[in-house]
Amino acid sequence: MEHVLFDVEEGVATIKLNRPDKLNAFNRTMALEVQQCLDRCAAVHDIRAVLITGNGKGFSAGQDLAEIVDPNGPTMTQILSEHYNPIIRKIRELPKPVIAGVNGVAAGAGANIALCCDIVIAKQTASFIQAFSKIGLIPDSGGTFFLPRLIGWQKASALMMTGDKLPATDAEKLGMVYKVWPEEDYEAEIKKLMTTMAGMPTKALAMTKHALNYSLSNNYVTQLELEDKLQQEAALSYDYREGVDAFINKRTPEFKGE
Ligand code: T3D
Repeated sequence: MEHVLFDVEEGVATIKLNRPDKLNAFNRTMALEVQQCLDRCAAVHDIRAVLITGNGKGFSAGQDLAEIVDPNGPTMTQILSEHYNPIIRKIRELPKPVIAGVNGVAAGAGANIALCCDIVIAKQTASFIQAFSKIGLIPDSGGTFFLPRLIGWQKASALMMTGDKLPATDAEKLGMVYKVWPEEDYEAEIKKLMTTMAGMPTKALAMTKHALNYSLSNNYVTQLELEDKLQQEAALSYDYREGVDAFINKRTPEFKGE
């Protein structure tokens, strides 16, 4: 691939955005390559956790603005319907945990791709910018959906309208980010987290993700019914039997993701 580094090791797939000289801004090639990687993650049983991160000092500066002014570049319709919307849907619908490792600045669509992931981790020096208003656009890539649900309407509205840069430590306080690690610990901590996630009962995590997706539109009665249905399914899994047996026999469980 031209603009993405893709690697699979011990159940962990890493999708590394790779245009470091442009802070990993998305052009069409990179957007389509990210989709290919997500499809591969869905297809390969042995991949049990996915990390999306950036190469170099940025996570992603969002849409490549040079591509927009290129007369041979994609149209706005293509950019949303063929680039970002499929990426967001593939992340939300992937039946495996997807972790955003925000290693540096995440702006525009770059920020919102990170924010739709199941767990968002950031380096202490990273930052988030809803950069759209600065160029006369509205937040896309699910930003108007996920951000108010993560941090509340007022903070989301203000960040989107001002385009202010939010340091990772503030993002953590607001609930936009699960954990922030200092530069010196970041690589080791993220590796530890990814190893843990790849060793979890993947099927149960996939159903947790499914239930969370539906909780965004269900009422609580429908959600109780969905939990009931999914729990019956989880109770039939190998990992459920393994988890309970390991607990009873005071040993560490060995989950297979089945
Ligand atoms: O059609 C549509 O647009 C619809 C889709 C919209 C989705 C979106 O994502 S819209 C939002 C697009 N993104 C932005 O507006 C952010 C633009 N970038 C910035 O504001 C700043 O670069 C940052 C605040 C993110 C980082 O600032 P800084 O000072 O750390 O870095 P820099 O010097 O500005 O950037 C470093 C290089 O990356 C530089 O290249 P050069 O001059 O060294 O050759 C810069 O031009 C390039 N770069 C950064 N962001 C983009 C970019 N090149 C193209 N597109 C970018 N978005």
